[in-house]
Amino acid sequence: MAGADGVRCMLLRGGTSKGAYFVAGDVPAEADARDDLLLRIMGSPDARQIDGLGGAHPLTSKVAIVSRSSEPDVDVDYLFLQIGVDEPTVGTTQTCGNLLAGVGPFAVERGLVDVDGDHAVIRIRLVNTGDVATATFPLEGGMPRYDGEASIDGVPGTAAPIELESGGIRPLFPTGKVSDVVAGRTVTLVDNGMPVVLVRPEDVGATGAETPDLLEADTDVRGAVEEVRLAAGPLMGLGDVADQTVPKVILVSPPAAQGAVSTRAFIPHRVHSSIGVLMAASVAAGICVPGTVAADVARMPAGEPADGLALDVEHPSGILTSRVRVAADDQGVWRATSASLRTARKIFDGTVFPRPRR
Ligand code: NQM
Repeated sequence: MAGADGVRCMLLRGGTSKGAYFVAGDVPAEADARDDLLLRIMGSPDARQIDGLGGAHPLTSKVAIVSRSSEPDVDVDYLFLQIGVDEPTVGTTQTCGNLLAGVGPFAVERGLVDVDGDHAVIRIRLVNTGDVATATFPLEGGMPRYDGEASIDGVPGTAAPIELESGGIRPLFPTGKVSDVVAGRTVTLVDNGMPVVLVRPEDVGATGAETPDLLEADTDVRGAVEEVRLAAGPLMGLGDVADQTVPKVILVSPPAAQGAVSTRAFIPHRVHSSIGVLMAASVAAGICVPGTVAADVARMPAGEPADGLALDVEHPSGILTSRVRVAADDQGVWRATSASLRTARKIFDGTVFPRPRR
């Protein structure tokens, strides 16, 4: 810990999200004490998070806790925490593929990994899900290089590329089926790193072309989405999801531009301004399996390149390309991997002072 009240912290943009990154040893190990501290650091609960680091939206109210890993073939452990904005909640049931983009650079900055040469290849255990990801990014003088020519939709300008690869461990379809009837709608329950429910927009009273603001303002659509989500949670092995941030519900419709499929993602109560990395990976994998709700509306690119099929997932601010490999084993169990391009940027490094306890 830095000083009597201050905590060592780095703020990074990871992909299209932003979060506070901590070394595990700099925050309490005990969950209640850790969560209390993080709520006071982020300024929650408060719709504006005016007294803390949070940016008044779930996409900017995120925390990553990183430590050296004791697992074989893994460099660092990454625990993701979703900090409630206007609720005093700290969720551990999901991971975040966007914040994952900042984990490798943060680990190098804090000396948690040894690197040399002009590229780092960091193996990261996603503590929330048990998955393992590989992050590859450029180095300069032994430190992460943030500037570069890569661009991702939803972030202005360009930055250094970060390649993220993950997946392959868990079955793709938690119920073993490519579609299920949930709350009276035919949906696909799929998990390629993020548990999501793929739904046809018309089944929840939407078109799939709405802006996030319009969807958020439509209480009928939101009610139908939540009805599906609450019923899907137990079927996906997540138990009662009323107080959880997973599964995410994703409306899938035919592409509006040159992509494979168009999406609107509920995360789960606000609507994403783009789409999460692992959500897109789950959508992309879903597209590849005949009979899913997404396959039925998608436009597939030609060919099957050896390094995976690059699927352009359209979202409200552009596209996110997810390169997926999907296959069924002898027992008919589908598994998938994904690779995505992200960028990240160090915004500040220093000491954060939590709001005092009230
Ligand atoms: O799906 C938001 C984000 C995410 C998740 C959310 C994500 C992913 O930061 O990989 O990154 O789940 O609320 O975009």
